[in-house]
Amino acid sequence: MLPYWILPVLPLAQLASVHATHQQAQHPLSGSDLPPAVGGQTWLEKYGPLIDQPFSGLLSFSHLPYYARCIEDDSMDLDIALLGMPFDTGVSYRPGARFGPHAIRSGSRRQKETRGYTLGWGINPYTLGYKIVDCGDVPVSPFDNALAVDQMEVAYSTLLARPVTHADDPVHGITSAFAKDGKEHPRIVTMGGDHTIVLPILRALNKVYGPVSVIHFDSHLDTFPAYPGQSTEQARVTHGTFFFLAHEEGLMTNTSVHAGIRGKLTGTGDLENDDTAGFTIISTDDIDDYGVNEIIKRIRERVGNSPVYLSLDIDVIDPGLAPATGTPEAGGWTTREVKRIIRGLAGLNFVGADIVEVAPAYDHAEITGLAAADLVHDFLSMFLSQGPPKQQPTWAPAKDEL
Ligand SMILES: *[C@@H]1O[C@H](CO)[C@@H](O)[C@H](O)[C@H]1NC(C)=O
Ligand SMILES: [Mn+2]
Repeated sequence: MLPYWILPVLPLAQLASVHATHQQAQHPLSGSDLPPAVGGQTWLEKYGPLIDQPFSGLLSFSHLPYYARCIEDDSMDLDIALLGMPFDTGVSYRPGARFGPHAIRSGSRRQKETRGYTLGWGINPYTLGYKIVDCGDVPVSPFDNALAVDQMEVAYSTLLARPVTHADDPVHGITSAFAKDGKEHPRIVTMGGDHTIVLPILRALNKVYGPVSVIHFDSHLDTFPAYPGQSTEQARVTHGTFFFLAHEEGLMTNTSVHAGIRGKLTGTGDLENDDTAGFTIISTDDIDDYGVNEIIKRIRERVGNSPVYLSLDIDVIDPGLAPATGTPEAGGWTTREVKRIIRGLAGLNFVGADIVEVAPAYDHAEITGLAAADLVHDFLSMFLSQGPPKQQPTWAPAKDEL
């Protein structure tokens, strides 16, 4: 092509011949001497409706409808919202989780409505008739943590107040049973962001449901009252302290549970603070000694019939299988083990869930982003299942096995 500044000095005759050459070119597909937009078939005529490849199209979680104005449009109804909270100025070690929502959406590109059925769940969450939308991200302040925490609470409360599409559905009966106003409320799956985001989420949930029990997958307790030497009120609001602050504010019941704990402590005082905040601990090692099924049983017994919030810090998974995170801890659970435990939690009274601490700058070959996206798919299946699915063998048992 000629640079644009040459055109004004070209003789008119030369311009005309450039045009003529273009007109005479044979279009290889249509056989016409005109370009297809003029005389041939359009894309729709020739190939039908545009169906994205896993690698094509604009980025939304699992190619779900993306509503950039979800938070503004208060006439909008929905059942489940995906919501990004790109906040990472509350971390104690590696920053970068502000890019987590993008990495999780990117990791979800091979998941979609036409490829969402799993053997483990026996359902496809995208084809059950519920309105599941990607509501984009809360545009949090990167400069003022108090402002950002308020923005996240307001955005979450705004979405929680939306009408539910399938209000009379039994799967949604769960939320009205606990809501102070007796109404159904949408459920939100939040993509972090560092773990601090759970404080504004629990504040928003508290206004609708009162205190909730928390199932917390993490290698760390996150119930420190404060980091040593960080004495200002603002400096207490971090990704390692938010559960203690939530306890102080009365946002949680006394029947919450950690799963996958192995991080180093300052001493046994940390355990006392943890107990005060209403948690009991399932350690990483418990999976070897008691197994997946016993862990599922203990979690279910602990939270019972309370309204339940699930928070999953990706650092619960071994750093070999999820390296891209803020505070990695060696010797963790496998992605498969975490998925098995989550599958055993269906049927509890979930009012919301999140996945946090995905910091893609430390990722390799999208290992962490893919794992996180897969876990979000599991959360959707967990929300929309009535109870633990029966595990059917995927092979025909041999005669001597029967
Ligand atoms: C939670 O608090 C209630 C009421 O104070 C108490 O009866 C119950 O034993 C507590 N449960 C646990 C697990 O600490
Ligand atoms: Mn955490």
